Amino acid sequence: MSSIRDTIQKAVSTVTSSAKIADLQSDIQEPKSGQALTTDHGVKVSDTDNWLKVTNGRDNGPSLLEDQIGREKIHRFDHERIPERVVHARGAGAHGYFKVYDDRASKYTYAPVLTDSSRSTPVFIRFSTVQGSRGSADTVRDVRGFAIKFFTDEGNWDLVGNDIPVFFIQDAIKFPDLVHAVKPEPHNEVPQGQTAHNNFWDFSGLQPETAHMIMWVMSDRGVPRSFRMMQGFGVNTYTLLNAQGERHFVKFHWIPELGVHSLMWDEALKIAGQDPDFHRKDLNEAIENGAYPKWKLAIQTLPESREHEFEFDILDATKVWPQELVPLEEIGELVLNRVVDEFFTETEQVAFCTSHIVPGIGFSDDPLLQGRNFSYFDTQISRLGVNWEELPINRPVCPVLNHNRDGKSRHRIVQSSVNYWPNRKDIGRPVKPEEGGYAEFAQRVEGIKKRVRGEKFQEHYSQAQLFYNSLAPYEKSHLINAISFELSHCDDPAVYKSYTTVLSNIDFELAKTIAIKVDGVLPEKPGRPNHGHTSKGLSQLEYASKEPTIVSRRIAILIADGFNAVELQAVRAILTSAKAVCYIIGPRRNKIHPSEAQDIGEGVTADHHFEGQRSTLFDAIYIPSGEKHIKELANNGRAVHWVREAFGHCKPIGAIGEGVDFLRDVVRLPDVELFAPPRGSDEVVSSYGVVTTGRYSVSSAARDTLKITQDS
Ligand code: HDE
Repeated sequence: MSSIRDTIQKAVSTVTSSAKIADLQSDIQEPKSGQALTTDHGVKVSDTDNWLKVTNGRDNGPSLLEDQIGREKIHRFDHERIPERVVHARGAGAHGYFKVYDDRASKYTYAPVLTDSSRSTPVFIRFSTVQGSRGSADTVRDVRGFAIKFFTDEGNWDLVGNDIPVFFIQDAIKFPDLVHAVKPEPHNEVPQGQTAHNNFWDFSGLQPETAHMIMWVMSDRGVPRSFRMMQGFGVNTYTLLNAQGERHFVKFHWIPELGVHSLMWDEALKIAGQDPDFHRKDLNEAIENGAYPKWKLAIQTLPESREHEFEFDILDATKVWPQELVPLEEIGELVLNRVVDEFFTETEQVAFCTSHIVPGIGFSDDPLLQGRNFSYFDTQISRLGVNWEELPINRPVCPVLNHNRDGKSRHRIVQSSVNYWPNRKDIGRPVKPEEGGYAEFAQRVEGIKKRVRGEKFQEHYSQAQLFYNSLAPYEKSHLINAISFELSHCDDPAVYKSYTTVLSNIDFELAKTIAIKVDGVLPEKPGRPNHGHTSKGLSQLEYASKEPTIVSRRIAILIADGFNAVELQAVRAILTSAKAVCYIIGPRRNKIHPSEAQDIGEGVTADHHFEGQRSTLFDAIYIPSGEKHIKELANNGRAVHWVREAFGHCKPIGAIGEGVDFLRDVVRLPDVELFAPPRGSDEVVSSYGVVTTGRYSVSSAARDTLKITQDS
């Protein structure tokens, strides 16, 4: 086998991080100002506003079907829509690259994309929500898709994952049932973008293998602050093949540089109305501002010999591999550095297939993965046509040559008189693994054909307990509120009454609390005792504050006429130099004048007025001093609401001078703990994402206390 690795690794990589962009260039059209309008067949158009008609000089007469220009315009318009994805219809995409740190993964695989640190592999990523249609809101409670296409020298590798490490079901044959139950109900197509309805909870209650994943989706993971602040997971168990011919099982993890952060539910609900494109815009803005989103790739691996060592089946996608049992190894880094030029041709037409793997990477007998390997290719044919892999965004950057031909919308023109193998010209010949051909692992298989699931697949609650037990108190309380919210939206008692029975198999207290909130059946005794164990890496808190940063965070500076301009300039300069993004919010989107004592010209132009943008769209607030400006803020109901709402969402609020008194007044908590930065009044301290300046601000400790107080 070592020759396979040698052949592949010695090959000088022709792929660089920009190779895909270069490949796309030939299809990118850059229209120039003043360039003439043409039909699709290239004829210049002299009038695009008036259909050809018969007129009598004064009035319009009938429109003529012969108007080929009018007809073409309408024909093309009539056929603009393609079927949206049956799930994950709403998404946002970006380009970037992936690099490994060194060859540490060569113990497990000879795939150069995972072992060759001289390579920078181009990637295209698409994040998505699952339930809603293409036009649904970004911040709904849902799983997020995390699908990556690696354009490697050895072909495309698609790692089609989610932001949650487990899945609702174990066997692909249940997928249509799951999706029908999740999606809007068939009789009225309600609800959009959420699982808060009878059918979802009916199915989940009757199909208890969903229990673990339900806990994740109902936790804060279901409402991420940003795509850039989510973990990603391959979810299914794949395999890696090394040069010695040994096979390891593997799970893939993406860990965001910015930490894992979520919205509060109240924020998520409001943003869904205030800015339904919140996540999509956030991704583009960050990349355009140079704050390139980054993730580490970590793997968990198990040699074949350890496959049966655990209480759970390692091929069961409803289970994680606890990190205490199988530690993570970080092997590389993914960076997103380019937004798409055109949404449809890139983000909409990109098409992923779990069956797309490259030499050195393989499948496992995970029954969910095996079904996925069939489904994705199939769905792309119905969505994009059989030649979907020739579309610019999907085509590999390495050479493609095969004997597949024809079909609708074939683009590639092959100059060859043979399209079969074997042929007299030796064209398109299969190559041995030593020459780079995909090597199948010689797996021994024997058994009896049966419609069953493995023995260990029958246990559904132990890891749901592990997850619940590992959450911080306020995470638990968010989860309780989330399940209660969802069950409250179910109006069939058969549904909301019975789900507490499932919950009593996870945690008795949890089941009781929710039963009381939603009028469920109050369990008398635990269905199954909670084992009380916890595990590393399940609470998102563990990822929240590893490397605290305010990079790319949106900070609103609230001002009215009479604000302290010198102070504002200083604070803004410091925040901007720390790469936060500041927005001035005032009573009008126009010039706001500073205090008369300060001669700094005409004042500043607000980016938004208090009505135009709300506190929910920002991560923190800063209020400068200035007597007159504070009076104006205090008299403005919307400005007061801004501050109260941000405080209610536990956001860092910085203030100086009169701003502090205003803050104390509006939050009506005179005993709130205020925090003075240690190093002088002009300094900006950023820690745990808390921005403070000047004399005081609400401390992070106080925030945490408040968070818990509010939740309980
Ligand atoms: Fe998917 N899934 N899925 N899925 N999935 C699709 O493919 C399917 C599953 C995931 O941005 C579809 O192109 C089956 C797990 C993502 O374009 C479809 C099963 C995970 C995306 C499909 C699963 C995913 C999809 C719909 C169970 C996490 C969006 C449109 C056996 C690891 C990709 C499409 C994008 C999309 C089938 C389960 C992630 C129908 C049959 C588990 C991120 O083929």
